[in-house]
Amino acid sequence: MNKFIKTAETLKPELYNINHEPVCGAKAVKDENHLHGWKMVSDDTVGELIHRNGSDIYDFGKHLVGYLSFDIEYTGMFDCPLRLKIIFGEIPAEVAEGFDGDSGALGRGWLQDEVIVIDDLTQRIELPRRYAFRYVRIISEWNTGAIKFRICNIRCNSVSSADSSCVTPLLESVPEIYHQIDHASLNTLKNCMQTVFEDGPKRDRRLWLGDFRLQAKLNYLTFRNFDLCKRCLYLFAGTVDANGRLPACLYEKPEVHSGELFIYDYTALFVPTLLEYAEASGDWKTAEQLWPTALRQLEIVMDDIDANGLFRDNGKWWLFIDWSESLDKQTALQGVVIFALKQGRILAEKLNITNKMNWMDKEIERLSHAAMKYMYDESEGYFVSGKDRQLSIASQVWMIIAGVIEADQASELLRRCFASQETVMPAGPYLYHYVLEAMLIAGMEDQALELINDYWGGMLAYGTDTFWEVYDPNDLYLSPYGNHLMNSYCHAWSCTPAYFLRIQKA
Ligand code: RAM
Repeated sequence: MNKFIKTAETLKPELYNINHEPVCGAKAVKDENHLHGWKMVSDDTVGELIHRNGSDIYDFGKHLVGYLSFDIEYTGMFDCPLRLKIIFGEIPAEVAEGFDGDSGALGRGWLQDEVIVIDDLTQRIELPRRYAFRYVRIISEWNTGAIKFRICNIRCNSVSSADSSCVTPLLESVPEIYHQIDHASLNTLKNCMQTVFEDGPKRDRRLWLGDFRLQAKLNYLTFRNFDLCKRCLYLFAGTVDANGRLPACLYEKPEVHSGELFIYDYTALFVPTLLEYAEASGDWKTAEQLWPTALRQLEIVMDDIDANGLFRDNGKWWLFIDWSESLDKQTALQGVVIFALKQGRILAEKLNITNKMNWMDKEIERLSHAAMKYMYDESEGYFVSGKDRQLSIASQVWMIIAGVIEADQASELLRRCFASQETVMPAGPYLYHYVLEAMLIAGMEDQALELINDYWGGMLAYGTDTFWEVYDPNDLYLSPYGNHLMNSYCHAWSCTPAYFLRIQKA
């Protein structure tokens, strides 16, 4: 174990446990007006005796992450082991449909179900895994006709490293919809906060750098678990490859190891993540210790800047920015690198490390100049990307965040691009987070609030109390994995409205 991972392991948090009971029994009813065509209605017959076949859905009333247990009561002669299938759902479609269809591009194991066969009905049944769910369906699979049985005392012991007592609520004068959005943001973050900041407690249940940065930002203003952030920073620093490059994600089990995926933009964002941690916590010692790792990331991303000062895809990276398939990412990535260099420059100054300042100053200048010269279309008045000179929100947003254009021109730029028919729009919440950041820089507070209301409020209107990994109001079945049931419905990178609602009021 290297020294960074050793430090990280000393910071592993204890988890808070809370016991929850279902709020009601439920039944899934087909209704095209609801998410994926399923509406949940309460069902009083749940909990009655089951004979051979039958199925009960329990609704816990809110999204939980934890461990399920229950007792079984029976009458009659127990002459054959009892076989149950148990399905967990963050959303109604999971329990309504089950997972017998094609599971899509990712491993079937992410879809949460179990078959258990019970020999002793007097023991308490404790399911083996940690699940993320609101709904649980328990199916009796062709059991003995000699008994009738019922499930009782069903409980979920939820876990999180977030301490809800640290959170200061929004002012009462804030409109109700934003209270609801705030609540769902905090739930989302809380349920992703485990022994690391997970991206989603259903899937992928691991630490991703891009998600972590956004979670950390909200955490500083709410749960204030600085040690968890520090742990995650050290975990990343401890899993670099032979070249010193950070992985985009990492696993904790069986022991800490790199996910061996490398996302160009995530790598660059380590520097701002470290600076933000030090600013929020006051722990500049950690920043100093991790400075060489941070600087190395800047050097590595700069390897892909050409002689003209432009980012060029060398085919060796996963370029992310957003899930949108049609998006040309060159200009957005140029912005990410400029932003990272600028944050690196601030960090160096704070740490009083002078030897790289000149280098950073020159590169910031060179890359910003190149962006204006080659990526800014004077006649149209916006940034374009790639050889087809594509117009997208992503390009404008990252150029605004990078400060390549002045804040007072930014609002016009965004307005024009949102109005154009040709613009490639964001495809998911991660990029929408950065749209909000750009709007605030541009002084578009009202539009930012409107976007929070429309986009994140749009998810809430489907009855969830956490925010999702993927949300396209025009296509609720959209999934990067070819199966909407594989999507995560409590996802880290969606948690930031609560951050914006707080910095706005500050
Ligand atoms: C996914 C996860 C994660 C994200 C990466 C890029 O597998 O949803 O949140 O950071 O992709």
